[in-house]
Amino acid sequence: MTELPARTLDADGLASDLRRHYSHTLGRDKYCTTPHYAYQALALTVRDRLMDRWKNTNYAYIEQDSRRAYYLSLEYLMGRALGNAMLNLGIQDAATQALGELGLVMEELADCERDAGLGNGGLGRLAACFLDSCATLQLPVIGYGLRYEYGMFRQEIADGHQVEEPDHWLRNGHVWELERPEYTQRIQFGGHTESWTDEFGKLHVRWLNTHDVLAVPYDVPIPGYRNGTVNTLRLWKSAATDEFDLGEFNAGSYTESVRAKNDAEHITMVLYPNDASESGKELRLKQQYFLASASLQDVLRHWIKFHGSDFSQFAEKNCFQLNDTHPTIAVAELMRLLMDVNGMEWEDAWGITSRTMAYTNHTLLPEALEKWPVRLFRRLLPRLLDIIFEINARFLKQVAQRWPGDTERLARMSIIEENHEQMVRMAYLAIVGSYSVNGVAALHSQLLTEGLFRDFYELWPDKFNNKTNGVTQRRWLAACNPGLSRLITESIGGDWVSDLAQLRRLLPLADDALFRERWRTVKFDNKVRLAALVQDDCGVSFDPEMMFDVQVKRIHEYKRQLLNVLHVIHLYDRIKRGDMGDWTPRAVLIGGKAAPGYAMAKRIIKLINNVADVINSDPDTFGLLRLAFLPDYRVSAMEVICPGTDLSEQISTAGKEASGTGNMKFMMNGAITIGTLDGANIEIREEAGEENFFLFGLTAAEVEALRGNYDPNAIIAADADLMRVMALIEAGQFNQLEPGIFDSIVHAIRNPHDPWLVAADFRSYVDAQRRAAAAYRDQDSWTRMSIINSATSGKFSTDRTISEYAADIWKLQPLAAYDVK
Ligand code: 26W
Repeated sequence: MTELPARTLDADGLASDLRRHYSHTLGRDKYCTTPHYAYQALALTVRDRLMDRWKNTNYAYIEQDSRRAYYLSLEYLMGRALGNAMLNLGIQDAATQALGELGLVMEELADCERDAGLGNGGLGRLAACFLDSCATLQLPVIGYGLRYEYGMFRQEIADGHQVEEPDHWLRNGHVWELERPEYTQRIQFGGHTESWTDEFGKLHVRWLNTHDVLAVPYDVPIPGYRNGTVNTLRLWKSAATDEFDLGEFNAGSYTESVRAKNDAEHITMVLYPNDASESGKELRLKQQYFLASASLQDVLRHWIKFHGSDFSQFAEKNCFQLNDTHPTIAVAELMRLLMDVNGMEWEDAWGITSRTMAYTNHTLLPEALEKWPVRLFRRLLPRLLDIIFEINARFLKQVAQRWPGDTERLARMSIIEENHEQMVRMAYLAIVGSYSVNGVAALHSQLLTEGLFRDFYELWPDKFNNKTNGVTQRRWLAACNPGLSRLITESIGGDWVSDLAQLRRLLPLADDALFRERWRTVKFDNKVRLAALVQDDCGVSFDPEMMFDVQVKRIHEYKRQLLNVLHVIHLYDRIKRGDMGDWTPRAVLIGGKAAPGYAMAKRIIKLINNVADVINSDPDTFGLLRLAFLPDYRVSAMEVICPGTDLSEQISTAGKEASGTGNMKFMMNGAITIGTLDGANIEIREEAGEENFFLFGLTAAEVEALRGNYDPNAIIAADADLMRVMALIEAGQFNQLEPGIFDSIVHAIRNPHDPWLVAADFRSYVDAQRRAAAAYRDQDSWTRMSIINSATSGKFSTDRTISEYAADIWKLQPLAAYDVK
């Protein structure tokens, strides 16, 4: 079929396409009043412009036969696509003008789009930022993931408690995806294996009597920044096979056959809402294998189409980045596909596998390290288990050669853990099968080699490396903070949008009083916008003159929202005692979701809400202190939150937060961090300068040293402020009608085995908060700090991160597509 000319990018062309989509594609008329269809028409209009570039990008990759990388991830927290697509195409102004001519308002339409919330937190959002940077750097990278019917649950707050509501985000259609049934793959589960020898004496393995499920791909376009490139995110949806039904039907059990169909379709039904603690559920393992197998088969299908059955160049042309251990079964699956389906010998298959897989670790928490029962593996994926045992046997031989007689080390390093129940250690499988293992911030990578993966580091020091995380400044500054964007571009030009290091050129302007004034005005307007969100969603009024003190992220004990609340209670206590000398009015915002099964995290949410109720309804606090819990924290909420924040709370127990990425979004938007020496905070402080960062707390080494001789009760007894804070909670000040509900929290803080050392860091946290409050009172100097933070955030662009992945791990060259204009 011959190709159409590309759609134009001007306002007239946009307006006429928008009308055509509205009336012809969607069939709406002048009596239709919901803005939803106008949004859809606009989205389709923008999508048309992506289509031309999408095709050209694919043509360029195919014609150059370029090396490619595949990002394998169970999570992508994409958020909304419309604003990002318009920014990257450079058509925001033209589109706004076109809407104006049609009597429509951009913000109203943009708000109709549901967030694509196919992830939990940092790891999923990182994957989304990575895709944006890969497209902007014109790297041939394809994202592979799952098309969950239900994404991250919607959080409602009822009587202070978290209530989870299903997120049926596809309900009103998803215009950004393109179903590709022609690339459907077949995935096997269950059954058993059989080996047989062919006429040449070669051993073959067959995986038989399996229950098969289809994987249908849906492609989502990933536009680069004004460069003609549109990359692909391919999401798999599970579907039942036809013959499955038929077989059961003929056997006379119609209802059984429908159940089987149901089971198949369940695989991609829902995202597991656990962040940092594994679920151990059978369906989760099915999801992991489903993603790995579908994606690898897709890559091999493409390879064979253009190279036939010659795999000699496969490792030179392909690599797979494993986003944490979640897709790690890919190591065994690639072996299976190369041997059982493509007839390769073990050594050749292993040569390819171990030269194409690379693994990123995102957490040091032991409870987040995935282990699967061997029993479950045998039932669900018998052929894969065989392969894992063989990988392990060969690996342990290597270990035994390197450290003869060291049986303890063998047991420590074995991919199979031999306790009461045998378990597959997925992280070890990932390390053994990969040529690169990286952490996500300098401290985190260092702790990996010294602790969790020490034995492996001794064996293969060259595999280990660091890739400090980043965020994309396209979404997290250019799109979400138009006021600051405009000011920055007026001052230093617009190159920072694709070269964030340029922001350093703002540094001299920190000394310019007029510039500071304009910077402050922009921040104030953003605070007005954030205050409106808080008013709408929490019913709490934030005065934009107050210091906006914000902590938004998943609720987890190691992130220490509890420490934040203790500080707020301490401020309240000061007000009640009349200790208001040198007071800085402060509005504290906390938001985040708790895993539905994580009782302590949910109780912390309840505490925040109860404390907020007491404080906000006490007239003594008026104009001095506000506390609000923001329900349903998500990507699109953060786009309003980070531009309006003054103080960014990054207060995890040192050594526990692998990197953090919210910290970077706040910094970019001119917030100042109060934080521990943890994750990327360390590098943020290095870049901003220690005088532009409020540091507190124990170091990772001190945290380790405290284990075993920590006495929180002595610390509480010796600190009058903390004592009073605990007394308020213990006296039931925040739960007068709900006796006992915060006992578990009190016990956690007073427990000598509290891993998060809340009491230990209280004093130093309160002191740092006092320094921050004092600094805020000098608005001129605060604004200087704010400008310097933004100006020195260049390192934290995913453009930098992805350049490092491309150079050190992927060995990828940029490849320009033919740009249509
Ligand atoms: C198996 C259950 C499960 C699910 C998710 C275990 C672990 C996870 C992730 C590791 C959680 C996560 O999002 N980790 C975060 O990754 C970010 C991106 O690298 C880092 O910035 C955060 O510090 C880290 O907590």
